[in-house]
Amino acid sequence: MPVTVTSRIAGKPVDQGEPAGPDGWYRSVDPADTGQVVADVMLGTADTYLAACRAARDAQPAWADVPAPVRGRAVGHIGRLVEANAEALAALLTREIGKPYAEALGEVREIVDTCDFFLGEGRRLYGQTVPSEMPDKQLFTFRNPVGVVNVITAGNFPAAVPAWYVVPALLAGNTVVWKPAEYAAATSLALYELFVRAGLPDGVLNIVFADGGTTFDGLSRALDERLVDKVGFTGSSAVGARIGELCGRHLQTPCLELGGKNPMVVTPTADLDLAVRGALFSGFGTAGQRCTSLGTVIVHETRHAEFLARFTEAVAAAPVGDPTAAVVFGPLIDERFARRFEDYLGWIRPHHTVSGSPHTGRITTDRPRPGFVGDPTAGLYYHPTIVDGVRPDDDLFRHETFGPVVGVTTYRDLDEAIRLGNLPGYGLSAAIYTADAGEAFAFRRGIGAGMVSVNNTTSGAEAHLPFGGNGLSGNGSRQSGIWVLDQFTRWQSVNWDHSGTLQKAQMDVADL
Ligand code: UN1
Repeated sequence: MPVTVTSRIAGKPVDQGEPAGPDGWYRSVDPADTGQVVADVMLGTADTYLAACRAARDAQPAWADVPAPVRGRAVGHIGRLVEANAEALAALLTREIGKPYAEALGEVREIVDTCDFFLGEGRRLYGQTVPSEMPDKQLFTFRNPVGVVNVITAGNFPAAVPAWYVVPALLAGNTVVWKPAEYAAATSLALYELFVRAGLPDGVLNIVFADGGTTFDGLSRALDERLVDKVGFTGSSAVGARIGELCGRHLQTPCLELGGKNPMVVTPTADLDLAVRGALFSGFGTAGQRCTSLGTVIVHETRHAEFLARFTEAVAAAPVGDPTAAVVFGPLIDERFARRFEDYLGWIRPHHTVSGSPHTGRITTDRPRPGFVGDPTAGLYYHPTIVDGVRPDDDLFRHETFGPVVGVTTYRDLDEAIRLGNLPGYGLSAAIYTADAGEAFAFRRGIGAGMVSVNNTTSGAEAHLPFGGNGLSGNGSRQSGIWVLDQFTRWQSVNWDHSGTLQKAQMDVADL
């Protein structure tokens, strides 16, 4: 039975009497069987967006007055509710975006981890005491909430990634307007309801479903009216750049978590078994639809043939299909992703050697919509594809594909590997497989990625380490752990003079 999904403002559903815009409805379908409707989503207008921002603005002062440890307790409560409903939420997530159930459960677990972390942070929202250069003067710092936070998230991590923003934003005393991806609408609304059931006052968390154009319009007007103080966005680099421009006009710095073309370097001393397993998981897990998914394997020329043979074998043996079963990956998220990915497959060139399953050794340019299970035209399934021989000027080398394709190229010395890894201009996640500690550290220093793995995969970051990228992957903002609090609070410094005289900084005390 499809559910009907509508926006929620100040705790109330936005009903159909509201203006719903020209493209009033979006149909979220099961990508494993596109004939199955998961949700009918009523899309809001820019006015809906604005109304949500106003509700958040109105609710913010009272929420900021709630003592931080009490806000922490609310966050802890959210974690317990999500944990108690983990299976149901994961099953819905699997049905709506085709993420294999085990991964979906892991994603829900990540919300619980985030809540566990920030529960304690409510008692640790520390400021500092700072020594003054003058007598009888005290200096302090306080963290203040920024105010109203707009969270705009993608559909590949429709539960964990929104929680990375919403949980610390709420903990820090902000109120939130969340605009999830419409193709993950049912999952997003289910998560929203768990958040609210934990006892958040009306208006503290609002959810708006809207298409991209409406979101820009709504956000732009909300910024004009000073109803938004911080934007957190996870999605493509192109959209991130537009959001950055919009926020920049209002002198705001958004928190941007964008794409990646994440390299994995396989060195002469690499454990190849481990490297192959790592490449399989990060290249094809989630059908390659993580911002941290592996883009290109950069393998030392002496190990290239062996690596490629083993990688191809592992990929051919990997179970792909029905996401409710134990598979490495299922369908792509949504029609839009599938169409785009098909376009990107057009980047395969005659100088490439294609392998994987099941079209080893040939380039299929006229492929039909390939299905692995059921009716091939019904599910958004794609073959895992390895493209050997990618070159620095290939599109496939330079651009994110957000699908199950991994490039392979070779290098001669570490400097070249680092140069190749940095070349696409992204800087999210990078991995090196090596038994040489010096080499691992040299890689860490040279690679421009915000996150580096040694003998582990590019994807699968833990919930309490700083997460984020540089270059095309973001503007240097970091999420997760205590570091994200710098996104959702502003430092206020206080000086308190109890000397009874006018003491002036930078001037000799004797001048007074
Ligand atoms: C994303 O793809 O947007 O590190 C986030 C990882 C996950 C998060 C990915 N924990 O792959």
